[in-house]
Amino acid sequence: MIVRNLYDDILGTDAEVDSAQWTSRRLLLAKDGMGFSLHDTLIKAGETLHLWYQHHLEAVYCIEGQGEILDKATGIRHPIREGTVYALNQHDQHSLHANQGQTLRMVCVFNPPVTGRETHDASGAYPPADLE
Ligand code: 9YT
Repeated sequence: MIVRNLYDDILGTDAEVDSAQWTSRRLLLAKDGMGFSLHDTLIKAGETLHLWYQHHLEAVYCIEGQGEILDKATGIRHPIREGTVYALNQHDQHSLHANQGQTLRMVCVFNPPVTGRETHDASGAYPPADLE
């Protein structure tokens, strides 16, 4: 069994990955052998991320804040607030926006699991897990 606490075991360690637009607190990683990774991620207020996880599936559950996701294939914008989940089951090209003054707190699951300190490439992807 694995038992961890965000505040005791993740913050300030290698499992906390900060970028200009988001901070990803990686609770479970590939090395934990679960077949997925689990992140508690903050999207900084006012930021818009252009993402396209070509090598991963991702589900994202909002637990705080307000924003919007744009499905680039359809042009449809979906509001995001506490209780909203989206699943990128088709490697969907999308943008994620945190409204002004609203930090989005998102619980993210990646399959295959993120291995460590991945950040996005120019296309908005993380590299395939086997290249890490
Ligand atoms: C929701 C999302 O994809 N945010 C970007 C960061 C990423 N989810 C991560 O590594 O936690």
